[in-house]
Amino acid sequence: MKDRIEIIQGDITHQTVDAIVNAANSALLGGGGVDGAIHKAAGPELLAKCRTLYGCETGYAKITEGYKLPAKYIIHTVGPIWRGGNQNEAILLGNAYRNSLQLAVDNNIKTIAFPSISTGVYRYPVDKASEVALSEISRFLANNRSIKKVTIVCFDSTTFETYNQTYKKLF
Ligand code: AR6
Repeated sequence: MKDRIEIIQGDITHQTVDAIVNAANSALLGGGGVDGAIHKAAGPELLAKCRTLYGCETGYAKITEGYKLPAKYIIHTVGPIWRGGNQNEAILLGNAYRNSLQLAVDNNIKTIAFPSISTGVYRYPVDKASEVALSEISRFLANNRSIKKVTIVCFDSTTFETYNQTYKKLF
């Protein structure tokens, strides 16, 4: 399944995939970071739709159309805020990846791009987050053939290098 995981450096709003994942907050009403970039690129119809969703709990996911994005869908998930590592952060981050992938399967999505959830504003250390992300994604893919490609889109070079190192370590 590791051959169905790709790590790239870039801007997730430019990805031509069936769905991109948004690292949102529980209000689902936009914010900074990748959330702000996705809302800006998708256009105001996205916020109008998000207002009808009534938020999302940490570790869960909800889906909308992609509006002006090249991606057909946006899966909005909420990662945990890093609070030192003893507040269930790894479980909650794993849930965010797994529930996003399950929602993708439920919507017949074959190609999906993730940002590095929780490692920006939410301050989850990238080395630890990349282990959770890659192990959760590979476990899911091992049990599910319908998803053809998972792309992890790293915005900066440090994040990109860290995900690549973790990939080599795990697989
Ligand atoms: N494409 C890919 N990755 C990006 C992009 C982009 N266009 N822009 C930023 N990143 P963050 P979080 C990277 O803070 O930590 C928001 O305000 C960024 O460099 O976006 O889960 C929400 O509304 C980092 O590596 O998400 C929430 O309140 C990664 O995406 C809160 O931030 C995640 O950083 C969520 O915090």
